[in-house]
Amino acid sequence: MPNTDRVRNGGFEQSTSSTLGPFWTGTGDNEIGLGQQLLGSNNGDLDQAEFMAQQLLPLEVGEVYEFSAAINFDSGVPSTGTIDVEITGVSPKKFNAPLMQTSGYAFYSFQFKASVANATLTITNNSDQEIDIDLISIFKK
Ligand SMILES: [Ca+2]
Ligand SMILES: [Ca+2]
Repeated sequence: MPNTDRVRNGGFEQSTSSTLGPFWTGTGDNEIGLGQQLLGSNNGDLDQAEFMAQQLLPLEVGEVYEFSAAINFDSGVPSTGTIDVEITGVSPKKFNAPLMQTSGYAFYSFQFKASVANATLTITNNSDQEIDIDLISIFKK
């Protein structure tokens, strides 16, 4: 059985306007052709306190998965706060923004064991600077 990405439109290339969809909802934006993407033409953008979320393709309970995303601070260097990743049934993961790379994109990842089949992924920018985000994926390990 192929190891399919449980995140859909994780690189935002299916998004055709400034809204995040398809698949994504939330208060963030899709950016097209601004030169802020890591791959393709588009990237997501989360200002302070904004979020994006989507229902994941079904997970297999008990299996280990890896979340990965590329993040770029596009407008300034963060001095406080976190980038939060929440997956239903998993304790929230909070990346410490002042210690994240601030000169271009870097990849951030963690592994988790699925405890529910139908999970929602939510990414929230609780840092004090804006971020670009691209290439969000969740693959089974
Ligand atoms: Ca992209
Ligand atoms: Ca941006």
